[in-house]
Formats: sequence, C-alpha cells, structure tokens
Amino acid sequence: MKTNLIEYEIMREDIDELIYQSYLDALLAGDRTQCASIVHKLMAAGANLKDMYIQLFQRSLYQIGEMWEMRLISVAVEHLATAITERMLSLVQAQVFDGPLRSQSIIIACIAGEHHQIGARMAADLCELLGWRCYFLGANTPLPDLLQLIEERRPTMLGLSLCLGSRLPTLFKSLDTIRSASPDLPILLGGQAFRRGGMAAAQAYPNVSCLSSLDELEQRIRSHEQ
Ligand code: B12
Repeated sequence: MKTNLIEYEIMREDIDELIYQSYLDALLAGDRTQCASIVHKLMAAGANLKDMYIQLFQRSLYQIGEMWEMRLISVAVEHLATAITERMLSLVQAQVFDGPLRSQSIIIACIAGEHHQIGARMAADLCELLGWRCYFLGANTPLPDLLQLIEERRPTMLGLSLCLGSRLPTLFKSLDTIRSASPDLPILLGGQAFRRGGMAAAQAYPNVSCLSSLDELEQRIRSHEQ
C-alpha cells in the first residue's frame, strides 16, 4: 500500500484504486486504526472532502451492501463497517465546521422508518462546508417533530433523505403535510430510493427537487447564495 505523502498527492482529485482497496480491506477486517490512518494521510495530502466521501466512504459501503446481499459477508461485518465509517466521518468533522457561517440554513432528515443516515449526514456536512447552518436530525425522524422544528427554525431549505423505495408512500404523505404547513419552503430530496422510481411523482410537488448527487446539491446551494 502507498504510504508516503508525495504519492498521495497524485490522488488529490481522484482517489487511487490502490488506496481504495487498502481502505476496503481494512474496513472488511474491522480495522478502524488502519482506516483512520488512510483517512489522516489523505487529509494531510489535501484530499478534497467530497471526493473522500464519495470515492472512499460511499463506494466502500455500496460494495459492502452488495457483498452482504450476496451473503459473502455477515450482518456483523456490515454493521462493523458502517460503525467504522460513521467514526471516519467524525474524524473529518473539524474540517467541516471550519469556516464562517452564512445566514442561510437547512434542516436535513431521514423520513420516518428510514434508518440509513450516512448519505444524509454527508449531504449535511457538505452544506456546513459551504457555510450554511445545518440542522442534521439523522435517521427515522417522526413527522410531527420535523414539522415543529421547521416552525421553530424557519430554515432556508429542507433536505429529506430516502434510501428504501418501500418508504416512498411515507415520503409522499410527509410531503403533503409539510407542503400544506410550509407552502414556500424549498424541499430537496436525495437518496438511493429515487434511482428506482418515484422521482417524477416527488417532483410533481411544487418547489420540490430530487437531486442525484452531492455535486448537484453543491450547485443548488451555491445558486441560492447569489
Ligand atoms: C449501512 C447499511 C444499513 C445500516 C444503516 C445504518 C446507518 N447508520 O445509516 C442498517 C443496518 C440500519 C441497514 C438496515 C437495512 N438495510 Co441497509 N444498507 C446499508 C448499506 C450497506 C450502506 C448504506 C450507506 O450508508 N450507503 C452510503 C451512502 C453515502 O450512500 P447514499 O445513502 O446513497 O447517500 C448518497 C446519495 O444517495 C445522496 N443522498 C442521500 N441522502 C440525501 C439527501 C439529500 C437531501 C441529498 C441532496 C442527497 C442525498 O448523497 C449521498 C452521498 O453521495 C447499503 C448498501 C448501499 N448500496 O448503500 C444497504 C442497503 C441500502 N440496505 C438494504 C436493506 C434491504 C436494508 C434492510 C431492509 C435490511 C433488513 N432486512 O433489515 C434494513 C432497512 C432498515 C430501514 N428501515 O431503514 C438494501 C436496500 C435495497 C433496496 N432496493 O431498497 C441495500 C442497498 C443493501 C443491498 N445491496 O441489498 N442498512
């Protein structure tokens, strides 16, 4: 595996395949120390945080999901990898909360019954990186509580995350309620559920957009600042 910083320079823009494989091996072995060492080295080499999120954390979790689906790894190994990834996200937090805050704010939550929260957390971190105040509520947020927070904080935007296609009916019910309580609040939707349909129906709601990547989120956030 590559260890010296000069070599890490190469993948500032694109995380090297060898580094990815080393990270994945460490993740599958449940070796948090080795994962942290790779992340530290990437940060020291000036790796872009968004690239690290997508090319290292997201890619490895998608691969682990496939391995779990094919019964190549146990639920315990998948849970351990997930827990390590959440710790890696905490490791880079100092960088996320580093800059000055703008006046805009966003609430980001996973809808009720949705327990996949890492993607939503990445979206929240990106908003923070761009200087927006972000209220990240995490997994399985009950709708009444979300509505109350929207009322209290009056965010510039709301972001909702949905991974499971089976939760789409819950999302639509939530959108009905949120839309009548806050007709003008722009709502951004994201997550793997929209790869398998539901995008057109969701975007039929006024002021609701489905975003398919963190790049699209970044563009949307930046365009709102002008
Ligand atoms: C970790 C994991 C879990 C963990 C989650 C823990 C946690 N703290 O989040 C636990 C153990 C809880 C779990 C449970 C289940 N899981 Co699971 N899980 C995964 C796994 C391996 C990784 C998820 C992840 O974090 N991915 C990485 C993130 C970064 O990717 P992401 O979510 O897509 O997010 C990105 C974008 O979508 C986008 N995005 C996401 N949200 C938002 C929001 C906004 C506003 C924006 C702009 C963008 C955005 O930006 C992110 C960065 O690019 C996936 C595999 C996979 N393909 O993802 C399976 C997977 C999602 N799980 C799956 C399944 C089946 C389940 C269970 C039903 C299993 C079971 N029988 O119990 C339960 C359901 C629980 C529930 N009710 O939600 C299936 C779903 C299949 C399907 N077609 O729907 C997958 C795909 C595994 C597989 N290959 O079969 N899981």
